Amino acid sequence: MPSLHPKPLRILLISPRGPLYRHRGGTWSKSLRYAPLTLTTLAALVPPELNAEIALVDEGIAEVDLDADADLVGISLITGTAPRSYELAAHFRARGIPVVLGGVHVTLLPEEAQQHADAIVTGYAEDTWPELLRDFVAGKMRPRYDQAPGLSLANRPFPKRELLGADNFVVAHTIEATRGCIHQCEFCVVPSAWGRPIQHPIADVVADIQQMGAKRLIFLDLNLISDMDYARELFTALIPLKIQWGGLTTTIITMNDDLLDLAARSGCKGLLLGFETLSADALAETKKQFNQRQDYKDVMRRLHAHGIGVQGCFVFGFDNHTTDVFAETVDFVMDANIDLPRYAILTPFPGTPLFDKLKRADRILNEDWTLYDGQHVVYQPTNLTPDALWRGTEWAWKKTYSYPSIAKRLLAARPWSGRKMLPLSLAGNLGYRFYAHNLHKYYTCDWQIGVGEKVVA
Ligand code: B12
Ligand code: SF4
Repeated sequence: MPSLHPKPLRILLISPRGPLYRHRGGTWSKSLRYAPLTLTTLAALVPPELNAEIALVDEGIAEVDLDADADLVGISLITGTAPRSYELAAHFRARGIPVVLGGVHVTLLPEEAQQHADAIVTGYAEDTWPELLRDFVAGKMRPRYDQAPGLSLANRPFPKRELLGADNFVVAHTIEATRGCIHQCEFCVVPSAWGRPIQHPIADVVADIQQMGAKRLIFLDLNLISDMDYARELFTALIPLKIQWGGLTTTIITMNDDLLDLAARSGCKGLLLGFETLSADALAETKKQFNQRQDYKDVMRRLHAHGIGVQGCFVFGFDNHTTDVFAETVDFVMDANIDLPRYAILTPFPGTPLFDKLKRADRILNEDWTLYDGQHVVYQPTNLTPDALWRGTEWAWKKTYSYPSIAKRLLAARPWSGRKMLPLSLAGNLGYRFYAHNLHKYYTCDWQIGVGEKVVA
């Protein structure tokens, strides 16, 4: 087909860094990261007839060339990177280069994003990004493109993973089968931004794995078992591929023996689970009732019995949490043999019911989105001071990743126990230990990252 655009259209796609990555160094820059699919997916969606030259910059691993020659810049925003994204947008727009903004933060706060862009894209961009690009070359780009209802993920091109460079990521083979989630947890952006789940046809997922030649991979899906029938079919289709995989599900997987069995037989070696809190009241408060029905120690036993390791996530700062919550949670985590525990501070991301509730109660302390990264206190807790909340969280990280605690976990996950997934390795534990011991830097640094400023190790 002849090119519609005689000179190559130069598109620069950027995923800006959050402040955490300002302090990268040692194991932090690489060992804990898996390859995101945002930019590689957008690159694949560029219509071939535009004859485009596409450059991708993930600012967590590389610097943005501020003098880059481009006809159009696209920037992907999550909340924590929104201020940095707006700085970069202002820079390129000042150079006369039109800027398009998209991603979860734009979907949640389109009016804010619109002020910083020539065009915004809300929701998933499978149909709108190609439409925008065709409009751009025809000189009629609109200021806003919204995802239409009924989007299908069938027959989409595979992400152009080769454009990001496999060497930069500890797990380069990432994939998604589904998007969205059926649950309505109050703090979560997923129901507000994306709503009900949609899925890639299973044949497309299998074909993508085969063309990658992947033997170990991570599913980036927010909840792989949202639709259990789909999950059963997917796991069944993975069995002949003889791969090892990790992904995110809810604790509900352990309530369904057949599903758990299929997951294990299909090569599942690690799952990330949101336990969130040990408190039934707090689970009710945050509308995560399905976790209330679970005995977390039993969840761990069942997963370990199937050779599946667990990254278990806990959140501090629910209304009934007091200063006791930190030690209680750390004791539990060690007792239950959670393989890689993670802690976050409750974060009311804008656009969520939690944000609206706290805003109405005048409990939002700070609307600098840079601090909305799961590690800062941006609201007034009920039974804790903000200071006690972040100090307690830092204490929990350090205690959990002390050398004796790491040794206990690694012994429990020794290879002959059948659990051999990547994150259970010494490197994973040491990476989180590094993180735990550097958290204080993120709390005390000057948060504003100037355009052009270098990342310091
Ligand atoms: C990979 C990943 C990361 C990577 C890279 C983050 C990044 N900047 O992209 C790392 C590991 C660094 C990371 C860190 C964090 N992450 Co993260 N991460 C993901 C994850 C699992 C996958 C992203 C992905 O590849 N998706 C697949 C692609 C295809 O979908 P997509 O990104 O949504 O893109 C589509 C559309 O949104 C749109 N689009 C997106 N950008 C753009 C840009 C343009 C120009 C256009 C046109 C369209 C467009 O088009 C795409 C195709 O439809 C998502 C969950 C998910 N499954 O999406 C969470 C997610 C993005 N992360 C999230 C969070 C909370 C975090 C952390 C705060 C967690 C923590 N406590 O450490 C930190 C933030 C650190 C910081 N401030 O920098 C939240 C974001 C919430 C929010 N409002 O900000 C998500 C949605 C998970 C969740 N459960 O809520 N994360
Ligand atoms: S189960 Fe997970 S992805 Fe689904 S709404 Fe709750 S927190 Fe969000």
